[in-house]
Amino acid sequence: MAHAALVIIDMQRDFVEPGGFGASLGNDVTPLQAIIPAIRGVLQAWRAAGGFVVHTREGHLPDLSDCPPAKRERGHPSLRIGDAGPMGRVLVIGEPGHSIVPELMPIEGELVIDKPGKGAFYRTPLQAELQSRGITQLVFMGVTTEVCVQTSMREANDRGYECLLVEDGTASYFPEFKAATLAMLTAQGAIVGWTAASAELIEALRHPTP
Ligand code: C5J
Repeated sequence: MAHAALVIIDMQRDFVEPGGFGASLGNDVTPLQAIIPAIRGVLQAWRAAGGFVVHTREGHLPDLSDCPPAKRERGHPSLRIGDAGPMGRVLVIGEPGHSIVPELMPIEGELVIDKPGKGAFYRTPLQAELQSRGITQLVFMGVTTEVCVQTSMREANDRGYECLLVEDGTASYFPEFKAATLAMLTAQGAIVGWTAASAELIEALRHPTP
C-alpha cells in the first residue's frame, strides 16, 4: 500500500448529473451514476487501509485560456465549454458542475488534480506528486472509461506505473465502448494494465500480503 495510489478520474457533477457537460452532448448519464456505490465501496476500503487517494477534475480556467478551440468548438452540444448552464459555466473551475459528486468528496490528505485535458498527467503536477511519495502502482476508477480513464491509464503506463482498472468502478455513456476499452487494455498480456472487480479489490485490501 505504501507504493500504491487510488486514482479516481473526473467523478464530477458535469459528467454524472443531468444538466452538465455530458448531458449537453446528448448523453444519458444513468450508467455513470450507477457506478457511484462501487467507487464509494472501494474508496472507503482504500481509506481504511491507509492508502493514498488522488481525485482528478477536468476543467478550464474562467477565461478558457487553457481550452483549445478544437475542444470547445467540436460537435453540436446544447451547451459548449464555458457556456452558462444549470450547474454554472460548463467545465469551468470553481463552478458547481465542476465539483466532485457529494458521495465521493475528497477528504483531508487526499490530492485533487485539476487537468485541462483528458489525461491526468498532461499539464498537471501528478507525476511529481506520485514520484515524491514513491508510488509505483495505480488503481483507476472513474469516467469515462474510453476517454479520460483510458487516456490517463495509457499515460501512466508510458511512465512506468503498474496499472489496474476497477471494472465496475468505471463507466461510459456507451456500454460497448467500455467493454471494448477493457478488452484493449488487458489484451496482449495486459499491454496497458489489468482489470479486477471491486469486490476482489476490497477483499484484497482486507487481507494485504506483507
Ligand atoms: C470526457 C472524461 N468524456 N472525463 N471527459 O470528455 O472522460
